[in-house]
Formats: sequence, structure tokens, C-alpha cells
Amino acid sequence: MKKHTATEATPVARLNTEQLKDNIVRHLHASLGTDVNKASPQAWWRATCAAINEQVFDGLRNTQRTHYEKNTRALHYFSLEYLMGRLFSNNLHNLGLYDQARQALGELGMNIADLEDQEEDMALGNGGLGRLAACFIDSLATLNYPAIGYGIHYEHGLFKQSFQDGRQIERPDSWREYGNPWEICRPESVQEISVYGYVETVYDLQGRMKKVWHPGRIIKGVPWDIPVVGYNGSSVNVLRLWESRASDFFNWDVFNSGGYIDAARENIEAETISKVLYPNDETDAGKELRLIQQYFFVSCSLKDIIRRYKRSHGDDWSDFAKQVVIQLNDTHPAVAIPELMRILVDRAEMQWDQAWNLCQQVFAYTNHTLLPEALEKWPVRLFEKVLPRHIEIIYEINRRFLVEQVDVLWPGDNQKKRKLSIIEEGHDPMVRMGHLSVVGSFRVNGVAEIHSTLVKSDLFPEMVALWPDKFTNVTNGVTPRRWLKACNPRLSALLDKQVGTNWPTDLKQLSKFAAFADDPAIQDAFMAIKQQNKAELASVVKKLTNIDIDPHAIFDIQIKRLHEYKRQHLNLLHILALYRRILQEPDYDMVPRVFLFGAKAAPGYKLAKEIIYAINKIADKINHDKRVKNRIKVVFMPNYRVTLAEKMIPAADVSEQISTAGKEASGTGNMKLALNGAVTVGTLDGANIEIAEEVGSDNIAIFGLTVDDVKALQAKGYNSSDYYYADPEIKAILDWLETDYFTPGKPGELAAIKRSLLEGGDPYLVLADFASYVKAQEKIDLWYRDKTLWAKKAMLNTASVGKFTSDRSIEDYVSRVWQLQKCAVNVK
Ligand code: OAK
Repeated sequence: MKKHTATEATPVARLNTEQLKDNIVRHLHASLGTDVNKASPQAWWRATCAAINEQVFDGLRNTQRTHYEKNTRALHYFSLEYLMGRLFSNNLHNLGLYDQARQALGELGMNIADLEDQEEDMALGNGGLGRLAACFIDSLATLNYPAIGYGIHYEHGLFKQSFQDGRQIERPDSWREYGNPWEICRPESVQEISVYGYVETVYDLQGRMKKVWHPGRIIKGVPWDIPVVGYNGSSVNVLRLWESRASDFFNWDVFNSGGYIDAARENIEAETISKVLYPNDETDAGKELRLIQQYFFVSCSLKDIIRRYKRSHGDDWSDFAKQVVIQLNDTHPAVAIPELMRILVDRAEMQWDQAWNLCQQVFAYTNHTLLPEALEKWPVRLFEKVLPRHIEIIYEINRRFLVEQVDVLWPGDNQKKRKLSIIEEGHDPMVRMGHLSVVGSFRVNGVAEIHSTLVKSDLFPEMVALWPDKFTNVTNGVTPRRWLKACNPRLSALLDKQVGTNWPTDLKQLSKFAAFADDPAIQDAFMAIKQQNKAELASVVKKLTNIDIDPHAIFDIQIKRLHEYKRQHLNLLHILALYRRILQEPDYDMVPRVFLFGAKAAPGYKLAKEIIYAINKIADKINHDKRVKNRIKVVFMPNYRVTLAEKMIPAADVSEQISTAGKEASGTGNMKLALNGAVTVGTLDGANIEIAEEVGSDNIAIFGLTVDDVKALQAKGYNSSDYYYADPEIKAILDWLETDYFTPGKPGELAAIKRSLLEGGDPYLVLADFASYVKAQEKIDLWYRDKTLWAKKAMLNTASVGKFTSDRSIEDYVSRVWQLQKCAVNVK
């Protein structure tokens, strides 16, 4: 028998097709109360989920028992967002049961793809940061690291998007209206947390001062556990999401004093906390409810961690920092720092220095953006109202920081103090959550090399002077299980054949595929797969938009949140340039191209919504213009989400990664698209730089200003109208937007874009990068004409991006930040 090493888990027993069939039918009967003859697809899906869960729960029990017995150090990932998507095929793949399930369902007369479509996306996140969290928990389980994700069990995830006359309409997302088969409610682990009220200063018999917080409201947190199945099904970790409820205890008082209506109102207010995900991506909402959301989940999670710790250590805190490390996913959970201080100082009666020492050993902070509008700040007055004790603690953290650190390095330098203070002064003083996160953490990281450099040089240079070793980089990654194996089964099968089957957990294996980049037979196989994936996407497009697209055209894809810095409007200007060339030169020679967009705009982000509207209006005009002769098609896919990404990414020829240099922290869509054989058109920004290093300059179309160019141009004074007057093509296109050409009878409807680029000063340098972008696109057109050349470039993209697995990111976090040990799970 093969022996297993310490870090290698015992493999799980796999079910065969017959067993799976029996289990599914048994659940149709026993769990769903129906029969094979009359079960709806929804019932089939649920019965199959229940059958899968039998395996999942075995793994979960084994994992939890093993971690408990071995008393492992664990990572606690704190994130307001987890963009999980669907779990059905993911869990089957990770359990190694996908093929058996497909066959079992087939033999029962069901198509697995139809069942997959019964599942709503679990869209508890906005974009990059939330999807990264989902990839990370997949990798943590796969690599057998003890870890738990903590977050909020939102009743409504990210809104559903549709278009009405080209404009974005938002509808609520009720993802668990009929229940969610993947989650387990754990009433035995409910927590209670406090908000509002006031702080009293009291003195004990020895004359020692104590602070007593008299809360104004108590709220109950109910945990829902979602098992996270590692690939090969060895470790099954947990994502624990808190749902808010009114506290029974508190309402009973109100009720008894005759306040029935007040009690009901307080119930509603308590339940509002976990009602809805804020739909802003990289803008600070600054709302009271958002602060309460942050505190609610952080406080529930810390209490949960401490309860577990005390089970084995009692009141002895000396091992706490050995057992617990907490990663703050951006500053959103940073209120965990004063909360842990409150628990240690006020409740456990620990000395401040000792408590602070512990805090600084437990927390680590990841920064995910440099955009000023995303850097969280909370008005001090809001803190005073909602968390009156925490604001006192923050003041004390700040006082000591300024006296013991800042004033020691820069004695008497008040300007430095003002800049570094956790409290921003002014008529409405603010708590700077980034500063608090850096001061309270033992490590701070950015998410790509360039971004981590900019975090140090542009965001926190003085903090680096104070703590040079605190700062590090961990370049993002994506899970190849979801983003290649599950979403692109054809390419996966080819890779299995050419490089072996280990690539899902050892993505560098893909480099062996480079040896076939010049092999005509493999090139044909690769391109045939891309063609099939494109044909499949074409039918999805037809179904969702009624637009016909030609699978032989270049599929040029930009999928990400809509934001000016991501420059969907630069892409649009290029489309307009091509359209204009066609109108001016009817035989204009270009490879037919389909431009596909997927993006949600934050509901309050006016210009982002105008850009969506403009793309839709221009799409409508171009798609119906006979003179275009199908050389250009433009499609805006409604309701872009994880599930749609899984259909678009395998079909992409070209990946648009065109942010202004210095603005996109990393990007992860760029990695998914390259992995699936798309050629990137991109700026030297975020992880594009590292992708370019890996794939080589022949296999990527880099354009535009670099970070240094951007800084130099802005220092010199950028004047966008110079480009408008100097480049007749730019001028013609922008002027076109002001006419009623795309919005008949309504001139000026698309003028917002022109205004932002001229009067608005073009803050993201769209016009400065336009000419070089057009050139890069011409290069793509040229490359694509040579089928062999293109196949080689596309294949080399797949072969070269092994670095960007989230498994590598996790190993980097483990060695640079978390210091965890792998833990093989014993199967009982
Ligand atoms: C969202 C809200 C606030 C701050 C940052 C974000 C966010 O999603 N940032 C994105 O994080 C991704 C994961 O690290 C990066 O790949 C993106 O570049 C970054 O914009």
C-alpha cells in the first residue's frame, strides 16, 4: 500500500455511478418527497445536492475532528464579500465525482447541465476582492491548510442587472428564496453583539479606572456554515456567514414594558443588518448601516474564535497568537482591531501593552486598491454614536502611536503627526481605516508587484520608514479548478492528454504544453476547442440578447466592474474608430470582430451608467448597419456574474485589460482569460506586468503609458483637449457622441462621455492612450490573420501562466504572513 506523507491527506472513497444513482433517487424520495416520474428539474437538482452533501459532510466531520485533535494554528479570513458563484459542479469536481454524476444523471434521464442551471449564483460580493476570497478558500482547503472564512450571510447579494432601452436596471437578488442546499444553520453557535449606548467611567475598590460600555442595542448573529471542499476532497473547510436577528433577550424587556410596536421595529432594524450587500465597488459608501455591518460580522467572528480558543486553553491567553492569525481583506473588517482590544482590556482585564502586543501579532492586512475614493474613512461622530467604546480605544491606539512611534522618529514634527494620525482632523474628523489597519497589523501586503511597490511609495511611505519589514507583496491568483478544469472541459481534456493530469494542483505543469505550440496537430486541436467554445457562447448570446454573432470572428472580451479607471470607454472609442473607418472606406479590411462586454455599474455611479447606455446604443446602431457587413458586432451581456464568466472566458480570443497604469491593483480576470488561451491587449498595470513577463512580449499586446509616464504627464499638466485638437479621429468620434446619430431624435444623449474627457479633464488619460491602443489592436488584427501564428500565441498563453494559480498565492501568504502548517485529514 502507498504510504502517505504528513502533508498528504488520505484520499476519500469515491462513489461509483450506481451508488450515486441510488443516493440521488433515495433523496428524491426521502428528502424531497417526490418520485422519478414527476420530479421537477429543481427537485432533481436538490436531490443530487443532497447526495453530494453526504460526501461533503463526511469530509467536514473528518476535517473538524482532525483540526481539533491536532490543535492546529488556523487562518481566519475576514471579508465583507465572497463571490462564490455556483457550488454544484465545483463540489462535484473537487470530490472527483463530476463524471460519475453526469453519467448517473444521464442514466436517470437527466442532463447535468440543466440541473446546474437550477442553481442561483451565490453573489455575496461585488468584484475582484470578493472573487479573490472565493478562490483563496478553495486553495486553502485544497492545500490542507486549517482555515475558516468569516463574512455576512446577506439575504440579497449583488443586484441583478437588466437593460431597458439600453439603460441599466437593478433588481434585487434573492439567491436563497427557496433555501440553499449548501448551507448548514448552527443555532448552537449563535453570538450576541452590542451597538450604540454610552460609556461610563467607574473605579474599582483599588481605585483603578474602568470603562463600562452600556450598549443601546443587542443583536444576535446566527451562523450559516458553507462547507468548502478542497480538490480531491481531503480537507473540507468552512465559510461561516453571519445572519443578523433581533436578540430575544433584549426584545423581551421592550415587549414587557408595553412596547410591542417598538419591539417589532427593533426586530426589523436588527434584521436589516444582513439584508443587503452594498453594491459599491471601490467607492466608500460611508453609511451608518455599513459600519454596523462591518462591526456585526467582525464582533461575531472574534467571539466565535475566542470561544473555540477557550475550549482548549481556558483563560490562558498565552497561546492565542500561536493559534490564531486573522487576515483583513482590505480595511472593511478593520474595526476588528479595536474590538479585540476591547475584549482583551475591558472584558479579559488584560494590561493595554500586553493586549496591544497580542493584536499586533494576530492581524495582517491586504490592500486591494489605491483609488482615493475607496480608502475608507468613518466620521468620528458616527463612531461615537454606534461604537462609543471603540472610538475611545482608537484614540488611545492613536495617542500611543503618535507618541511612541512617530514622535520618536520625527521629534516635534507636527506635519508628520497630522499625516500619520489615525484621526484625520477637520471640521468633521474622520477615522482613517487604512492607517488603523497598518498600525494594528504585523504585515501589510499589496496584490501584485507594482501595486505593492505603490502601496509603499505612494500610500504609506512613512509607515515603511517606521516598520520596513511590515510590508510585502503577494501577487493574486485564481483557482484553476473552477477557471479551467470545470469551465473549460474540452481544453482540460487536451491538457490532461498533453501534460498529464496533475496540472489542477500543480499549474506549472502547463509549461510542458509549450512544447506543442508549433505542433500543427495540437494547434488544430487547440483551435478547434476554442471554436467549439465560441459556438457555445454564440448560442448563449443569442438566447440572452437575440444578437447573432459569427463564431469565426475574433471574440474580444472585456469583463469586469464598470469603472472609469478600467476604461470600458477607451474600448468603445476604438469600436467607434473602426466603425467610422468602415463608413469612410466601405472595403476597410479588418478581421471580423465581436466586442463582448460584461459589467455592472454601481447604482449611484452616474457616468458608469452613461457608459453602459452608450455601449448599448452604439451596439444597436452598428449591429443593424448593413454597411458594416458584420465586420463589427457589439454585445453587452446582461447580468454579468461568475456563471456568465464561466461561459465567456473559455471562448475569448482577446482579453481587454486596459486600465490606466497604476490604477488596477492586480486584476484576476486577466489571469483567467490568459489561462484559457486569450491574448491580452493590456497596459503595464497590476498583474498584467507579471503576465507579460511570463508569456513574453511576443504573446501579449502591451500599449500605453507606464506608471512613470502617467506620473510625469500629470506632473507636467495633462491637457486632454490637446489630443482632441491634434488627432482628427479623436475629434470626429467625440463630436459624433454629441449628435443624435446613435440616439435618433435625442441629440446629446451620449455627450456625458465627451464631457468627462474634455471638460472633466479626462482623469484616466483615455485620450492620451488612445493612439497607442489603436495600434495594439491593429497588431492583434494582423496576428489573427495568420492562424498558425495565432494558435501558437494563444497556446503559449495557456502554457505560461502557471504562476497565477491561487495555490501559489496561498503558499506565498503562508511563508510571508501566516506561518501555517499543512494538516492531513484523517478519514474515519
Ligand atoms: C473593492 C472594494 C474596495 C477596495 C477594493 C476593492 C476591489 O475589489 N479591488 C480589486 O481587488 C482585486 C483582488 O485583489 C484586484 O485584482 C483588483 O485589481 C482590485 O481592483
